[in-house]
Amino acid sequence: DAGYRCWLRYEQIRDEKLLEEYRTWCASVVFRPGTPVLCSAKEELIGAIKSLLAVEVALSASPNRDKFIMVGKIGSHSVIDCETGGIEAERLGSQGFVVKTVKKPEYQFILIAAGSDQGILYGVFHFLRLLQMQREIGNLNIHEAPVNPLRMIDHWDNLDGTVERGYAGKSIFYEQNHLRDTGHRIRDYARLLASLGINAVVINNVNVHREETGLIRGRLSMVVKMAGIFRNYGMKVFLSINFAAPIELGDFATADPLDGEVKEWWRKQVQEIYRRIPDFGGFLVKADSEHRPGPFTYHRNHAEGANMLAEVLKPFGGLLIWRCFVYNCTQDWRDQTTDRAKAAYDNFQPLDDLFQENVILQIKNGPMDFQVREPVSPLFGGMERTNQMIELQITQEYTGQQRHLCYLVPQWKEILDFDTYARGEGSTVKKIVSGGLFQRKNAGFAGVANIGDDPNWTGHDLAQANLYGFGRLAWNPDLTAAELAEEWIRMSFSNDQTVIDAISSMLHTSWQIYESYTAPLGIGWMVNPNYHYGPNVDGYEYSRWGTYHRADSKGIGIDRTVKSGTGFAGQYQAKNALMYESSASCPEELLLFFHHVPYFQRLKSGETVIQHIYNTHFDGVEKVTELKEKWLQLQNLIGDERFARVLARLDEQLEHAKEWRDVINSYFYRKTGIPDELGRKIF
Ligand code: BDP
Repeated sequence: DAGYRCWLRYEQIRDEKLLEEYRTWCASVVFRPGTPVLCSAKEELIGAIKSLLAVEVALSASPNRDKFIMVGKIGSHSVIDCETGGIEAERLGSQGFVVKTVKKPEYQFILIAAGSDQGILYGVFHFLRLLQMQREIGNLNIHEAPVNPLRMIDHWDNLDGTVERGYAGKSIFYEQNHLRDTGHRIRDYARLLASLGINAVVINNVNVHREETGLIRGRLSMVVKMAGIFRNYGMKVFLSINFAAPIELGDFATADPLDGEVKEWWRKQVQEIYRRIPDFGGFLVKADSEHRPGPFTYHRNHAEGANMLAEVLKPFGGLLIWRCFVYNCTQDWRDQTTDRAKAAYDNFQPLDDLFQENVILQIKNGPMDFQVREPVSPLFGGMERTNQMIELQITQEYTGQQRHLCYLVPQWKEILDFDTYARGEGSTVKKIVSGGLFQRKNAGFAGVANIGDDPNWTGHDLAQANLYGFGRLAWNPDLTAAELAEEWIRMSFSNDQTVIDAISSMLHTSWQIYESYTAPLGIGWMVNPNYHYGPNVDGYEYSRWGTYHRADSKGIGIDRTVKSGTGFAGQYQAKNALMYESSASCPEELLLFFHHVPYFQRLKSGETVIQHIYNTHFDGVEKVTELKEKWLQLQNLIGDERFARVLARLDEQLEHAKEWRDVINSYFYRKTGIPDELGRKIF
């Protein structure tokens, strides 16, 4: 079993009673699909029922049995309309759905209805989820609508077929500057995403090189093809663009956003894109960051840069997504006053209110860069008059590169539940990025993809849970990490409780385990430069990336307080600023992010900082051993191939966790000369 089907396995149900019960409902389907999206929904539904229930499905345009499934749009059939009266339709919005069991004296049916094709597709996938999880379907009454308007996956795929920060093989889209001949795989990918409710895909890397610049002109037919595949599953395609494309494509010597001719140039490209892809989503831009061009070259600010493009996209209904990952990547490590953590806020907060309505700022969850632990970016809650969306990294760049198990949903939940206090208590990040708190209609989630052309998509089979969890959270951020793990395990592995319990517990502990044997107390960055894998305490300490730990023989951590440090803590709303300002109230897991402290400082547990470092690193390795033991219990409960693949990854994780432990502990032992209180061997 290659793991290719992920959570859409549709394996035949073995429980005879349940099988019989499901068959009575599902063997007859009333559905008249008239559009490509509805055809996708129909194919999925019929294919899944056949496979799950080993039954032939009678498809018809009107009821002809006493039990059946009925799928259709509100307004398309009197039976449907009678069950989805006025208010219900309104509550569903443009992408929600109803799944309910209707019982009449003459017949009974399960209704899957929505106001749009997309809603129906999501409703079908929801219903299939219930079957896969072996839920009772005799009394359904489900109404769902997505919380976030934009639910987007960002691909960092390059046209040569490489994937920046990809840990699961090559791009499934491109090879040697052409589209790969794997349309079926892109289609299966679209199915996976649609099953989660994803509605937008950025198909190329934010770092737009020469070849990718041509996607807006010259290579547009590639985009047209991709848009066609994703469209059938309710998704819009977006492109990452090069801000200096007018120069890069050889037409101008400038890309100044206030130059009328430059704007006119963009208008022409955009017009042509929409002529060929009328439902094109828009552009994503990384500007003035890590050597990418941007408006700064022309002494223009980011609002001027973004608005020019937004105005050009506006007549077509396009969105302009502008990233806030902007900082000086050539700063001097000796300078203790500049602070990379402050850069996004410093660059963007003063521009609040200046962006066009179709601009969305895409903000990484933390102020640095997808570390295993960071505080939430103070831009959330710091800009009330600007559209915002959160950028999360599904690909495990700094969290074990899909060689280590690291279920990221618990991390994302903490971020989403963080209270910014922007409008008093309860002003959580999730309410900001849904658009709810500041009443903004353009908002949402973006996640950097973790898939590639490995047969199982994600390299580590259990890393599929991160893609699943991201998509479902983008739909509804109130779902819990435990619920999502259970859904995913039931569909991907088994409904057997032993399997659910074992894998759930592995997933739930994995983030903290990874954190414990890597960088301590929120400090981050102790990785091999460039690769971002494996321990290297000083790897980033004396380079120019703004990524320092400031460890010396007496203490460690960055003073980011207002009183004596860089002042970063002051970028938060008062209540949080105060919390971070003092080392007594700063959450311990972020202590070294905000404070430079002596190794002998005591933590709440009573242990000193140095002892905490030793303890967590020894403990982390023990916990990886336990992960492996848990997995070994599943030997005969899941297929051999997947069992062996995951086991091999866990073996590798154990080896590398030991390396982390030894490198980090010996670094601090030598730097400080302070021995481990428990006398364990440190190299
Ligand atoms: C960093 C990655 C780099 C990306 C950059 C970004 O190391 O490859 O280009 O983020 O988000 O995490 O632009």
